[in-house]
Amino acid sequence: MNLSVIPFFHQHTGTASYIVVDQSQRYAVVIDSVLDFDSASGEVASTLADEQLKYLDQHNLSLVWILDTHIHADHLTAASYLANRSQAKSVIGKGIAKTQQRFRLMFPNGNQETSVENLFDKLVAEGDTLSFGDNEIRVMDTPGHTDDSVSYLIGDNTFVGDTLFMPDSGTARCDFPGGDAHKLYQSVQRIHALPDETKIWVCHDYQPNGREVRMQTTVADSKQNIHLRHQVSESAFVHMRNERDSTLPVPKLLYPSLQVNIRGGRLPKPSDNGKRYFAIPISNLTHSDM
Ligand SMILES: N[C@@H](CCC(=O)N[C@@H](CS)C(=O)NCC(=O)O)C(=O)O
Ligand SMILES: [Fe+2]
Repeated sequence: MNLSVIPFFHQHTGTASYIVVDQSQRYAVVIDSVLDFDSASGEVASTLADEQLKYLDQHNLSLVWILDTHIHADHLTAASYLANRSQAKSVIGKGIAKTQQRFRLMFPNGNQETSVENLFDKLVAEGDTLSFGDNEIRVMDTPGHTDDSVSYLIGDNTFVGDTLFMPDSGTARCDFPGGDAHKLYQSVQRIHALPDETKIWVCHDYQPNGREVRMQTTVADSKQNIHLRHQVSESAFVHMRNERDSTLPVPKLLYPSLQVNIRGGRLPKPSDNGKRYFAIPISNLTHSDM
């Protein structure tokens, strides 16, 4: 039996999420899970996560790890939701401590738990391995899009988060706090140093020019990425990336995503009236008596 990768796509946020099944076909991991959130109604739903739980159940798979490649700024992770419905442990890069510190300052503190040790089961860094049935997951630090970005290597598959998109889609923005286009360039070089046939699974596809959804490429094809081909130099890449970032709008779900994701997928604790709220920091306030 072979290791298998089952891709899922969350159309609303263009997010790719994966179930990976080990060679014995008994154990599984979920990578970059998603909870639905409708900002107009405040409704949270677990459609995609439930689809994944159903898949695991139907195939008699034990979920071992719930992996996130980074603190997502555009969708809510279902890590906590999945952990509460399985024996699996949540995993994220060690850089989360720094990333969380940066983002946490944007929000009212309240009675929220913020210790990363209590919010995630395992923090990983370059060279760490996680065992998973007959397979092993190897961690590569790939910062740039965020400080805490990691890639997970399983067999000849690498799950790169937002370090790379499909070759016709470019690379991720580096303008979030802790983002760094120089680091992103270096991380891409390290991924491109893997064997050419290594499969790359991305975390987003924005379907340029309305093409069908694509989630998987290879190291060989990724070298032709529109942001990286013609052996672009680091300084030319950084210039292009920063120019482009200055034109990008704030992700629609930025504030709800950060508040949930820096706490491992937990919703904000209920307020005095028993309801839960997301906070949106107000910026550009020029009149104190508005
Ligand atoms: N329009 C999307 C944009 C989300 C976004 O900014 N995605 C990040 C990754 S978390 C990115 O790198 N986007 C690159 C781009 O839009 O070119 C939204 O509002 O959710
Ligand atoms: Fe991202």
